[in-house]
Amino acid sequence: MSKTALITGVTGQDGSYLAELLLEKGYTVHGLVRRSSSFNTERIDHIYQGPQEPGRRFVLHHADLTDGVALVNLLREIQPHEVYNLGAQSHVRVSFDAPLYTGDATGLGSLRLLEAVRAAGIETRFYQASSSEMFGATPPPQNEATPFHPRSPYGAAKVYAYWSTVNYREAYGMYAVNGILFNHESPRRGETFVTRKITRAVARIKAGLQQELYLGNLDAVRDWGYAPEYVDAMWRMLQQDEPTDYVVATGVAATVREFLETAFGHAGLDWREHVRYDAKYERPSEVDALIGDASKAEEILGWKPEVRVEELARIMVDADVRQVDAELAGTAVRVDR
Ligand code: NDP
Ligand code: GDR
Repeated sequence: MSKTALITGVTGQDGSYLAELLLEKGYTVHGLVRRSSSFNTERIDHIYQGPQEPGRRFVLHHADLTDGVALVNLLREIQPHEVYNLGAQSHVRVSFDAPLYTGDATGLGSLRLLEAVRAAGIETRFYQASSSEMFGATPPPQNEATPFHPRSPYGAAKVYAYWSTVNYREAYGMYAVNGILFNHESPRRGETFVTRKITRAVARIKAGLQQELYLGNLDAVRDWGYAPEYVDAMWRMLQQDEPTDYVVATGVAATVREFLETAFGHAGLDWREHVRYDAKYERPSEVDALIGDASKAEEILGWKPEVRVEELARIMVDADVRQVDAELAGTAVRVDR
């Protein structure tokens, strides 16, 4: 019998890659989409299947992580074998502007979904999208035993969701795991995260559409990996005999400045001629350095990253150059694949 999965956050970067991966593996995939006044399904339009399509295996439902009753009803209806909770207000800077909403959607939202599994009375495996932001001020390298010290409302909400997931595993024997993923990027990354903001600007500067790029702290150190590889690690976590938590990272560090160097350099540009500082992009409290140690994931899941930060920057610049070229040519297609 083929498996059924529910993905919250299916319209996001990771949700779109995970939906593709599960469909390739023969799953029926249900995605939770929140109501929006404009289209918010751009990343999954290419795999959309209408209600009339025979044998349809990709089904979207309107709901929201802030609506617990809707979550219970959805789980009761779908009876998924696996639940991937990727939905969140995921922007760290924005979480300082909207701390309560972030706590509600990103923190309590996970607890609502866990409790909805219980209330629906179903047996399922649960994946929680935990984050390296939980380590915050604790210096690298970080692994599963590293203490948390979040530095933002987002980080604090993710710590709450992390411990709720552990608690449901311990209290109710649920197969519930945390994937503690370090930053991962792709051509589908949201345009306001720093890597994509940079690669999109590179493409636009190269095409003569803009001259300057305003950024905040260039000294931050991150461990940037490639999103399609990271969703594979999520799936592997739910296929084990025993549920446990895993760090997923490349172990390779780079500063925002180094990412700029590679991305602009790949397009034959000098970032110093274009990048300007704006304090607006600084955070009230910053996470200085995140570098992960993913040896547990390698040992138990057999998971190993292939793409490192420099190749990642090149992949993203090339995709954004194609995207801008298509926009200029008036071709209304996404060219991120
Ligand atoms: P995105 O921001 O690209 O996607 C977030 C998704 O959550 C979108 O589908 C969004 O919907 C949805 N969402 C937001 N609020 C709600 C809500 N109230 N109810 C239901 N859905 C909601 O994030 P990523 O794909 O990059 O990340 C996926 C998950 O992994 C997130 O939980 C993130 O915090 C976490 N994470 C990400 C890392 C990364 O580097 N990318 C690293 C570690 C953890 P809409 O499209 O309508 O906005
Ligand atoms: P992060 O990613 O906060 O690590 O969270 P982001 O790309 O937003 O910032 C990375 C670093 O770059 C610095 N920075 C800027 N950031 C943004 N967004 N815009 C700027 O103009 C800018 N200038 C400098 C930031 O200060 C920061 O140090 C991401 C999200 O995907 C989270 O959901 C996820 O949990 C973590 O990664 C792991």
